[in-house]
Amino acid sequence: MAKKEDKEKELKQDISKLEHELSYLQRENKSLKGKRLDEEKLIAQFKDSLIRLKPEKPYVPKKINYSQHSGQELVLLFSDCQIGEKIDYEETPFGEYNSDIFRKRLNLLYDGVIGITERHRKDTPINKLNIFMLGDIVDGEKIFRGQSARVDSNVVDQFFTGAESISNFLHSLENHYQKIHVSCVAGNHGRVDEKKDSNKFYVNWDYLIYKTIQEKFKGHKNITFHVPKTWFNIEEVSGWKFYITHGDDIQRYMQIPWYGLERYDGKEMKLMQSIDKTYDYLCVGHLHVPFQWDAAVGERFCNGSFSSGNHFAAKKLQASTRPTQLMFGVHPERGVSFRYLLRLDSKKRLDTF
Ligand SMILES: [Mn+2]
Repeated sequence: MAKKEDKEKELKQDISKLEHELSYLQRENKSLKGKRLDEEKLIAQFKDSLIRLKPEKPYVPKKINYSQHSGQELVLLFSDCQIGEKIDYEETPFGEYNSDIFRKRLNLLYDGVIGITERHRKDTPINKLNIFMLGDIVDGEKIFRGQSARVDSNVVDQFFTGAESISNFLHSLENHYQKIHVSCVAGNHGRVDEKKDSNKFYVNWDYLIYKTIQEKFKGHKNITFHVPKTWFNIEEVSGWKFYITHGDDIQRYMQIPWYGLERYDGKEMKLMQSIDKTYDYLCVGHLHVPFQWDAAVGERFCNGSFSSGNHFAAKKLQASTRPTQLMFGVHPERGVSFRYLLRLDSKKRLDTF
């Protein structure tokens, strides 16, 4: 009997346990059902909203009336020719450079400037070319120890080559523009003394070349020059202001100029305010690495160089850049518009021009 009672007790316990489980599962089922209903409700609402949404019409661009395009001025950054610098393939395989290659690259630059001008003239009136000469036209043989072994001609010969070639370059350009304005600042490679800052800033071969070229164009009405004794110039192009300087005073940290340039730009802007001047764009050369860097107002431009494969850059900095110069259009309302990096070598990797 006792066994039967025990069995019944056990069964009752099992039933009670199962009833609890059933109750739990029923509650769980109710809760999940509620959730599912929420999802269904949401999907239904979403579908309803989708039906009510009107399809957006695709953007149709306005018909372009090319005859109403505003005229633009051109700017060519011209710098770091390093005339006379000698770079030999046998000594460094990253480039080749000498006075003859400078002349050839100057012709390539001319072709590039004219080609781009003519292409843009199909829809944009372009009458004025501004050339910002940013220095290091020559490559002085005494500015560094052992520099005389790295040039193919002394600085006096470099001076004559530069004055002659650049004058011819400007003569040819004169035929293509109603007006040319040439604004010039000297670089560090043209200083006459071995030691930096041992003379006045403008006692510099670059300054002499600029003054000589300016003299050659005396009487030419369509070409003007601005060759100050200062290390900077501010020029106005299509109503926008450009601050130009060589760039050797920009500090570099681990060869990176970004922080130095940001600091230079900010401090220079303050300095200009002290003489009631300001600018939108900052243009430098010197670094031999072309770049464009946007800012809250205007941009910062760094020009490339004529020479390439420099021993110092390749050995010490593990760097080599292709020869380039920068050129851009300036729109009266939009500022710098189209921009070109003019390559002065061929597309072939190791062919230099
Ligand atoms: Mn320089």
